[in-house]
Amino acid sequence: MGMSETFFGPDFDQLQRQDPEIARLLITELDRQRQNLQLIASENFTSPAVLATLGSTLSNKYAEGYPGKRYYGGCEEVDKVENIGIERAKELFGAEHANLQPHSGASANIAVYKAFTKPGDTILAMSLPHGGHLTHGSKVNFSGSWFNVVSYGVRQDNELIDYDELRESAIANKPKMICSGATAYPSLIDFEKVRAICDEVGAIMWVDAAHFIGLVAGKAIPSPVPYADVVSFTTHKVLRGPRGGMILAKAEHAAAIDKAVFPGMQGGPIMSAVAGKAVALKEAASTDYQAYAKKVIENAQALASALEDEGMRAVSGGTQTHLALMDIRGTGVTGKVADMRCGLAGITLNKNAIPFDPETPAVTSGIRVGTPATTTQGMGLPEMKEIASLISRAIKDGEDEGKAAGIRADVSALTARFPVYPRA
Ligand code: DSN
Repeated sequence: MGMSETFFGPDFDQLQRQDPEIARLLITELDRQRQNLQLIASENFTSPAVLATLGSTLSNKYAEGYPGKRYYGGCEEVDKVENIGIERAKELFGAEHANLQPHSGASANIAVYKAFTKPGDTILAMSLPHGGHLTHGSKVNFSGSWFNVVSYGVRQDNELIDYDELRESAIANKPKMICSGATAYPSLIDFEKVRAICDEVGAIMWVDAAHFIGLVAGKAIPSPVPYADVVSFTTHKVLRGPRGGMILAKAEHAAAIDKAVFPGMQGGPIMSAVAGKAVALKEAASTDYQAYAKKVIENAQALASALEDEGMRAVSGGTQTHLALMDIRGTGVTGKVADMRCGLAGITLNKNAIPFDPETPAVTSGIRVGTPATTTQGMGLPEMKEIASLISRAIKDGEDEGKAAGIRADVSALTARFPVYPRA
């Protein structure tokens, strides 16, 4: 057994005997996560405790319905798990209702549409090229095919949401629902303003908080929960839980949300993931996690500023969250080339459109970098400077194999100082 394998439990021996092909890939992926720099803003290293739930026999159980109201027998134990998770979510976020069953963020969003709208209804949501999400009305997604989604964006001068434009559009279009939330917006959203607009036009206020809910859980940024009718999110980003989705709602919408999730949109919940969500919620209620959430933002700010020192520009003037969107036109390469060169140098990040991007979405003028994973590793401000310098070197020289090898060695030396899933 090699060093990497020691992280996996005893059952891993069985997997290795039975299916060495897949077992080997589990090891090489773990090695990749350990050795490279993980800067995808939506990724994190979940805890061994959460991973234990995902590899558990809860995966075997069908549990259509909700605790105490299931369609199959034998749900006594999983009922307890789900109830604990629901109570933890309500407590942590001060929410009146919680549903832990959505399989993913996109599933959670489908349930939100199903609970509050009918196909053909008008929705207002942030445009994808300005940082929104596929499920916020992209033409290639169900949301854009089935709904009349009117997009709003950021102002060209400050790259912040234009609340005046949003209000005017809401008055003109009379949407059934207004969605706030994004995947590449480095600033905070003014939920009080959005609530006022929703009240003015009688729209449901939906916040897709997937990217920043972990910062809310850690009390590092203001919460949308007191304002929104419904808040959907994924559980695996800053929140550091298992891959999956969750919905919080006002009590008056509880029945509609539960019905929209099951039987409206899903069959049986993945109970192993529901258990993982419960564990992550307990972890997120700790003071350690609150310190982590603050550190994630400090690191993102330090990284953005160090990348500016390397000749890139932070969109919207910096960041107040876990991610920075960098306009890299000053480096002379596109987002696509930068992404590829960083990959060759052992740095995982993604190309990203910047607002009013002159390049196509497949090319882009930007990169998105996030600090949830490196902060979980224990990295701090000095390491953010080091990372910025590594990114800059990679963008310049990543396609020169000799130089890329040197950057990869420096990346490995850095990540080795902050081991993830430490070897026994
Ligand atoms: N794929 C996620 C992200 O990276 O932002 C959004 O779903």
